Amino acid sequence: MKKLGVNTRLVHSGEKPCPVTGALRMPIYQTATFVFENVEQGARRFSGEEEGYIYTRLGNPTQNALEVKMADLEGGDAAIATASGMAAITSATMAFLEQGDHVVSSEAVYGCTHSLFKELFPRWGINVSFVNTSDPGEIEEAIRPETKMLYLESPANPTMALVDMEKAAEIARRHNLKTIFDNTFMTPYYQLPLQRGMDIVIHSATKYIGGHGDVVAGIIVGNEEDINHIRGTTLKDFGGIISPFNAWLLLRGLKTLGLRMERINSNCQEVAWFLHDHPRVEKVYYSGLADHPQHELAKKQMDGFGGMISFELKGGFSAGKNLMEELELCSLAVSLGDVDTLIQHPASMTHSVLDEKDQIEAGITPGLVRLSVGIEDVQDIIADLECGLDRIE
Ligand code: LCS
Repeated sequence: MKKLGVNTRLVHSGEKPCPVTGALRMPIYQTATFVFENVEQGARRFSGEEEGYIYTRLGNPTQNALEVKMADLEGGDAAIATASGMAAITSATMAFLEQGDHVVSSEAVYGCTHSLFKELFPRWGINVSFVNTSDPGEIEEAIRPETKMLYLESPANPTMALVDMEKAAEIARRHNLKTIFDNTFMTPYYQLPLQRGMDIVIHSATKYIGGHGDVVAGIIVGNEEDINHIRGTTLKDFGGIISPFNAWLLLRGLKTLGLRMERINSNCQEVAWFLHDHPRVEKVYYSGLADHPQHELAKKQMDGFGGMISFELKGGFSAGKNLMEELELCSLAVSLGDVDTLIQHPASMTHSVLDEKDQIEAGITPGLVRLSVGIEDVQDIIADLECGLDRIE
């Protein structure tokens, strides 16, 4: 059969009506454990001889429906749903690393990813080099004999810097590195890293995947072997699994991912040009702008430019603070990818765990403001920003 379109798969993939009750929607299997018919069956399930559920930390039908849908959307063999984006990152990375290993990472990554790599990994004898992964030469130069993993985020939080996925994958293949790619900002609707040579995709599903700002969750997608390895090691023993209720919220959110992303993408284009042309704005970071230095790369590897913009105002931090506090429609809040427009200050909020030197190296200046554009009427978002910009002292 012809492969179904992405919007059809967003609605249907992984879900079938319940054969017992006919319920159209996947039930929330709110259970911790599953009853065995006899001792032999329990033993067969534990040994893997027989398929079937055992205990919700090891698998659950509502989680499974979400995992099947996400694997299909990203073009992977299998997926794992986790308690948060950070649980996805720790489970996916730690499953493949051991004492003495080295990792090369994008220098601009979400703040807690940075602190996990910089503060916690060294405690377990794992060292991470942060480099400008927009430059393939810097990736290659940072690789050592003990390097095992390349960790990438593109577009990066909050600088929007892009990684050329095909070039990075080629370097990783030559050096036998496992590639882990954070696809939170683009979602599978706009970017498919596995098709461009990445090994494992992770998401903070708290963002566009859930889409409504009401759930914290994460996703890991990859090939059968890698996903089974993660499931049998870090997921099982660190235990960062998703709850059935949160899995169900993501199943619901995903049905409208395409509609939300299209709307957010077109709103964001208009907001980006408005900011670009505003006399109080110094610089806009958004790869959808024709004068963005990575615009051509964005067009090559992404099907849309997404909903995230960072910008700097003339007048630096105090002007940004002024603006953020003057807005009425846009909420002053971290997180992103919601139906509502959110604005925040990376240096003092999402990326405050980085010291000043690391912030500057990653391109996080004190005056940088980050906007997550929502699905509201775009003229209302622009009017709110215009009003706020006019009030800057
Ligand atoms: N990856 C990216 C790109 C993120 O932006 C975040 C969270 C995570 C991973 C971690 O996911 P979580 O555990 O929160 O689900 N980013 C946030 C942000 O920019 N504001 O608040 C959280």
